[in-house]
Amino acid sequence: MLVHGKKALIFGVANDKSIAYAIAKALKEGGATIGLSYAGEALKKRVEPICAELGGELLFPCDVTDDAAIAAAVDTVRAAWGSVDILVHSIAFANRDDLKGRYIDTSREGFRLALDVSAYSLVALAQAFEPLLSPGASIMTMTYYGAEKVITNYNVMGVAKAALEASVRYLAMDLGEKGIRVNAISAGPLKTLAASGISGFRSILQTIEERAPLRRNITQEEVGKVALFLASDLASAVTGEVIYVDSGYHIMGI
Ligand code: NAD
Ligand code: 0WE
Repeated sequence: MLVHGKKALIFGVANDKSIAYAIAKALKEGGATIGLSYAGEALKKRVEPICAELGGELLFPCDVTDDAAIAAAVDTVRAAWGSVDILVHSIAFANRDDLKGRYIDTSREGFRLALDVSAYSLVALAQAFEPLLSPGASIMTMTYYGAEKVITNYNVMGVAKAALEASVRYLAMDLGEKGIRVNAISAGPLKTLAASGISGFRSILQTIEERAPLRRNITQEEVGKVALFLASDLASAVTGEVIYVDSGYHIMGI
């Protein structure tokens, strides 16, 4: 039991295809106690049965663009648990129109929204939950290769993920003196709600099969296993890092 008795908060479960769901499941199997948040009332119905399946102790709403909602979440968690050992951030959003065409056409508002939901929200959660984080706590977030290299149509999300990855390093420095670690998992493409309707997604999956060292795509469960490692004492000196779960795709040149 790698995380036996640890209290894990997971932000970003929308359904059973969500990366956050696979992470919650892996942490549960590792012995953690689970608390889940959902983005809005519309998602409550979907996340409730998932919370029940995982034997989750906490289920609360949290729109990460709303400071009052984050503060209310902190109050809920403080009252129920008093402290947190694992915080998983698995949230991103950009306007659909900003995930196609030319990046140069991104509006100020589209840029602001993508960076707010997908990058600032990690800072907001780390800041708000800092008083509850136990020494040795582990924070993790989800990123993608489009932060580093141009991926057609990923556009403003690539810029948001670059900010998120840099943010992981600065948060790791701030929280390191408390023994709190902050890392990102860079996952290969996965068919989730956030990948639905993305033009060219199938060809991205196909490219991984053809070119990645492992010549196959990854699964949500494989992300869950690395999240369990990062949450555990096995990763006690790993912080500020981006760990790839991508069949090795990112190492390739020609
Ligand atoms: P998903 O749609 O299941 O998860 C995205 C989550 O973000 C949803 O639960 C949604 O409710 C939440 N969210 C959006 N706006 C929010 C807000 N304002 N407040 C609170 N929550 C909000 O899709 P996923 O693929 O599991 O995405 C999870 C993370 O993994 C994202 O950061 C995504 O960028 C990243 N990622 C995904 C892939 C992929 O190919 N699917 C690859 C690498 C990284
Ligand atoms: O981070 C992501 C998905 C992020 C995302 C997806 C959507 C679709 C629906 C953010 N916001 C929205 N908004 C919507 O309205 N991924 C890594 C998956 C992904 O998204 C892509 C990809 C890949 C891979 C978009 C374009 C190109 C490749």
